[in-house]
Amino acid sequence: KTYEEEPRRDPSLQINSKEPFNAEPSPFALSRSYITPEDKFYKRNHGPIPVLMEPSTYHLVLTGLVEKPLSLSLEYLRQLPKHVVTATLQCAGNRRTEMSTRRKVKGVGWGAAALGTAAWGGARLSDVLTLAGVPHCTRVTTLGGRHVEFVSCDVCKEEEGGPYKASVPLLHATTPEADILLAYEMNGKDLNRDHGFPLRVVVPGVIGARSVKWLETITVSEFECQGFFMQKDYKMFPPSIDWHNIDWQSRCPLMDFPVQNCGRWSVPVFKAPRLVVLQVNFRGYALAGGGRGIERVDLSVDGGKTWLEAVRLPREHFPGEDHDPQRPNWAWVLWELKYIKIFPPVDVIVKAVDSASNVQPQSVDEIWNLRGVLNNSWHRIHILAPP
Ligand code: MTE
Ligand code: MO
Repeated sequence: KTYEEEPRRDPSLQINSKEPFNAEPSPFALSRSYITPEDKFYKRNHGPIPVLMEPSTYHLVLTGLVEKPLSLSLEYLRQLPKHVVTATLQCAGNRRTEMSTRRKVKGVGWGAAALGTAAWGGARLSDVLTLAGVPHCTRVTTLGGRHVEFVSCDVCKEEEGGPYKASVPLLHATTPEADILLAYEMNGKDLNRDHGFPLRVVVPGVIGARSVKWLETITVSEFECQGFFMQKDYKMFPPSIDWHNIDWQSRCPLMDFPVQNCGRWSVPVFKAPRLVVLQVNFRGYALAGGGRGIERVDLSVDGGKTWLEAVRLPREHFPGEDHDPQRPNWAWVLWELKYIKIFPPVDVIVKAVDSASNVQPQSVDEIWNLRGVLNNSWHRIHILAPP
């Protein structure tokens, strides 16, 4: 398996690694629309994009500690009740480059655009598990299964040529309200190759690493997935741990992502001649993991002495989307603050609060970790003095 059959990609993406292909859009492209177009959606891979020769013969295998093992065609999955869930997928490495400037971390560098929001369409994992004899809201199967593992068909260096895999606890997988999807659609179209054609998992509210693309097998198992990306990566260590004293087993695999927020500023809307004041517009995204929504977004133009509250832009609803305001909130909030006077040079600070009143850490120092995951420190927008 090589990189000779990679799909065509949007040339405006910023490429962070060519092989495997890892790329993100510009912050401007990202904040332009509520639903991220597929070509502008970040792409995170650990190997070549699989080539599926015959989609008509594709089967998803469900096996392990279940009463009724299954092998399901795509056609069959499409006949199950379809759910359309608008969810933001965010890589745990989003904003890694910023963390690395403080103290070097290991991993692909990412700016602040390793995330995107799509309307994912597919069958619910909990419905498919019910077909296999594992009913809703089950903690352990009759045969002793406690975890649901997703196995892909790609080839990763980290897995020594084996496929990418991950797992979630059985209770999470069997809870209908968790909205875990076996998705065959992204934004109303068939999934494209980069994003997991023909079928991927989407685990809303959880770091992107658990949303396995090119899904081939689901295994119900007594144990958590033992794959590299569950056991030797995507864990968060304290700042005191470095490569010489790391004990991977001492930490659990990352799941929910923490409250996050990032902003950007527009070209000045007003610039007074010979004065050092600018009037600008700000825009950004805020999101919270675990289905917790965003309560508010704060912005400061004076280093944190005083704060303004940003205005949230209306949330878009994708046609056919499962929509109920009582349900968990899996998608970001886009926000805006217009006509704000600033006196450059200045670091404008933006931060968010989620619905459980969680706040973001003030600086990278408090959360620095050797793999550079989950950088959700206050975002600072540097605005230089006008020439
Ligand atoms: N699934 C497979 N099979 N192989 C991968 O390399 N990368 C994961 C996840 N699923 C990956 C995968 C990671 S780390 C992230 S952040 C998301 O997919 C990225 O999804 P996207 O490329 O659709 O944006
Ligand atoms: Mo990721």
